[in-house]
Amino acid sequence: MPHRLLKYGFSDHHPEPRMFRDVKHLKPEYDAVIIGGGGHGLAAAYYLGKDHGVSNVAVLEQGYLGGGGTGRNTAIVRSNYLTPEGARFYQASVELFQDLSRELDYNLFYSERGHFTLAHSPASLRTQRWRAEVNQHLGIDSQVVDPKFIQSQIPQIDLTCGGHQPPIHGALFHPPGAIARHDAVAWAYARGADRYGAEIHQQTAVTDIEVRDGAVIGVHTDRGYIKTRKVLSAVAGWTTHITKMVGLRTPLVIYPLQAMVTEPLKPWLNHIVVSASLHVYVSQSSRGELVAGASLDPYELISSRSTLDFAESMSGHLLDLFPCLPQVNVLRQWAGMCDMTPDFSPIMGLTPIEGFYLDSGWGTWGFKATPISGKTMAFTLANNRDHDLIEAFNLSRFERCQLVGEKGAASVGH
Ligand code: PYC
Repeated sequence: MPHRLLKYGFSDHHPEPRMFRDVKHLKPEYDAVIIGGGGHGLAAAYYLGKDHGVSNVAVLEQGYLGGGGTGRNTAIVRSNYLTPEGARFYQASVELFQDLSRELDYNLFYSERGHFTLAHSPASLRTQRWRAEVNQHLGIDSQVVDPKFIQSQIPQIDLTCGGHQPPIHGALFHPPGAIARHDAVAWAYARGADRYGAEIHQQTAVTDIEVRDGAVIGVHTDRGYIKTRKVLSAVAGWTTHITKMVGLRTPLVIYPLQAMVTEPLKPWLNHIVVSASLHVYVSQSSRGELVAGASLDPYELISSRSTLDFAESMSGHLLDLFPCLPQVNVLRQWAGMCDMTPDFSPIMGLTPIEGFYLDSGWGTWGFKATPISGKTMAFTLANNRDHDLIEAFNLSRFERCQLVGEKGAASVGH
């Protein structure tokens, strides 16, 4: 074990500055409590301080920072969505991501790769054309390309899929599509939030939320009671657990989404390649590992366990696209829990309970929304009014029957 780790691992006296203060005690009262120390919750704490001067904020995390959805995704960033509401929202996120390493003064390994969504049928190609139209209308760089172009950019791809699957007819190509280092996003927002005064409390579970006369008045935790008038739930995968505490009904259901990485390889795959028909998406990380995932598990479950089923079907489909990979070893697998909504758009903003705000329903695309969800939720808490970019995602849309159908933009088969 390295000497410095032994010497300083268990000590409060560390020679390097810590990423954020180790605050020992909860205060009796905060202006806002954020449940969930993932990217979204930490980003909201950061923008509350930076944009709105709200610094008396506690972020409560039941485990460790970024240990939920933030650390369990495939770190893809893109804005080539199908609905104008979704495309606008994710485009704002991409724009924040593009400057985020500089803004947070931390290397997020943000790497623009270009994103291909492969179409294996005329119907799928039609959806990609539709997406390209919406994207171009909103100034998002996205176009439909033919198989020759795909082959020229990704020489290793087998356009015939070995004859095991329908061949590739074309793709939606989105040059700004990128990957980033997900842990670093959580850490950098944590450090930024801390610098604006927010307290970060790990190993602190919320056990109940106190509501009186329809308004939040406090939060019970396993470390004591806190008074507060504003609570933001940013706990992908655990949202239904929290909403039960305030008696709020939502249409959320929880499904696991699995992914895996291979051993590191020399760089050969520049792009992000997605095939929703084959249930596979893959990119190569800056460490050389292939990071790949597939569709949601086919049943509701609150668990982050991995399965052999997934590894087998995922590897089979990866080999259909890239027959050059049969000798490559899988290093590890994991799963994240996804809050799924009926229309595949998030549930964000004010709720019928005064002072209780939701940042949820991220389905399979929460990571890429991290900066913009933080920014818009901070606005919403500070002003007690939904930010324009998230108005369409309010929970009330299900009562109003104004769904924002985003399923066609999923990288992930469902
Ligand atoms: O939305 O790009 C995406 C994505 C890839 C894997 C899961 N979600």
